[in-house]
Amino acid sequence: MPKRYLVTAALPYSNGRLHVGHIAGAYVPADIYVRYLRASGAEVRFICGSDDNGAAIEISAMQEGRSPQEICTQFHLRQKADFESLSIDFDIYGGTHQPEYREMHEQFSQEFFRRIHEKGYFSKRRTKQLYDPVAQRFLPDRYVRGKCHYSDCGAPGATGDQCDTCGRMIDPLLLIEPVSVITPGQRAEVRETVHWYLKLNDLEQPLQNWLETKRGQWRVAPLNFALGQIKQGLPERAMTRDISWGIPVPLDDPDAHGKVLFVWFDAPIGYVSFTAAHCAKADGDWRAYEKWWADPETCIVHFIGEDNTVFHSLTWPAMMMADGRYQLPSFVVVNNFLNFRVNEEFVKISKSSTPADSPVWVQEYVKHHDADALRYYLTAIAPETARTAFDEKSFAARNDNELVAALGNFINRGLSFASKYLNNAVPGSAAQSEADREIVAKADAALQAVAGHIERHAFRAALEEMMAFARVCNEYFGKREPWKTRKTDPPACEATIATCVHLCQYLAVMMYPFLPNSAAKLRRTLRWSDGPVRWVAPEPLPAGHEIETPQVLFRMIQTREGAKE
Ligand code: B3M
Ligand code: ZN
Repeated sequence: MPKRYLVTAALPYSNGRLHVGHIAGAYVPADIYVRYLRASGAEVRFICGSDDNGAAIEISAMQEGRSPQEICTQFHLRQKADFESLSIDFDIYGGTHQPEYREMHEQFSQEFFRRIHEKGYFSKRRTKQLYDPVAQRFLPDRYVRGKCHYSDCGAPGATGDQCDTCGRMIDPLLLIEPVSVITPGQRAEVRETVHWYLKLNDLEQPLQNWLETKRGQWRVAPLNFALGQIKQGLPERAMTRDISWGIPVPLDDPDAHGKVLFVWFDAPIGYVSFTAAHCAKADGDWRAYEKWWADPETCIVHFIGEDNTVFHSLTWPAMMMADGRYQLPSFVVVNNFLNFRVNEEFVKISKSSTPADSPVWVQEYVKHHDADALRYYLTAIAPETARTAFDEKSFAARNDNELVAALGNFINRGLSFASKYLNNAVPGSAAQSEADREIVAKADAALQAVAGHIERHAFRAALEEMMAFARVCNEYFGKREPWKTRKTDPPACEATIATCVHLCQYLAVMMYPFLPNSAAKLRRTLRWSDGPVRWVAPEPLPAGHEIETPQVLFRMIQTREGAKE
């Protein structure tokens, strides 16, 4: 196992509320991974924050008649609260243009740009660019929309930076029927400007060599996608923009005047600058970030959604190669999109088409349901290899049939029995039988199997493994029939319940990454909450140890909904 892990989750644009698709794509899986790593004793930092620069924020601000700073700070705070409400527990939640982090982030970003410039990996080019003659401004990235120019795609709604349908980068000048986003219906014109292009083509070979080493380690589709892009040839990419909201281009060149860094240049640097900001706070020395970024003993893991694949598997590693100071990521863990199922259709979740009070918005969801129920469902349907959909009915059904009826049920049966018939105390286990020892052996095996899946970023399989084990625990309880042996064979009954308490300890460990709040509640009920969770086979609580009267761990959703009507 590596000495330490630096785990990042994609920095959300701070111009809207978070929805379940974001959460499933990058945040719940990253949080599961981090909790597991911590429990197994690794040194970990979990880094995130808002992506505050660039066209997306500037456009939202323009549409709402407010300043970009107001917009990005409002949503930075909103998103931070959304993450907290789902127990997604970052070590730092920075922001690329938030007052507390802006200066540090600007320094890191400009330093990166200067170094790449000095090393000759930029080419300065006078180029043509789309322009809105009415608004009198250039139209980079999301400022322009049109049809995707790849002949095998052609989807409408592609923006000047990428096509969300086929996932490829867009050359805005090739965009079909490009229209300005600022002036409705205005066809974009072409004008001349100057930009600095990252020579991705010079880095094709090292990128390919590096990606080839990831075979068998990364998920297949995103890896093949990245390698396929290299095969087609990587075009140079402009890393500067003609907009006003962002980080000034740090060059002593009149042509650089008034230009800012491309948001996809500075955003991933946020991972580094927020690490430094965290080190400043936690260690009193921002330079300690080098331990996380420059030491080959750190395993860097990026969690992202599918639309960020190009930037994390090609552009960002290319920037790091050109810069030369840091470790490349060990893993880029990519999830597909999570859609929303409305009637029989799978639709994209969006501000314009999804009702504002729909539970797919995190802020709305937590008004009605528990965080762990969502964490459970989003992991159970995790879009790890293909797009999936959030379906309100299946959310309720899986909560009720799986969390409540399998996991919660076993815990409740065992602990209620101890509470009701055994004075809230762990009974003696002297009479443990072969069956009792067998189920504990299965618990050990499950603990290991879940760990193995999580280490391989197979979170869905890890959760299934835990649930399969919970079902085995239920079977065990049914076969041992403690309600009968209570009268016919009290020592056997006691051994069964002592074993059940021990199994609950195992479950409290296994649940922790996925269902942290329920795991904590269970540990409190067991009065076994001293210190952090450790991913090891738990020592059984001793006979006579008092537990609390168990409370309901997971609530039904169907009946609760029904009760309201
Ligand atoms: N803000 C895109 C997104 O929110 C972008 C991710 C940046 S990660 C460095 O999907
Ligand atoms: Zn396309």
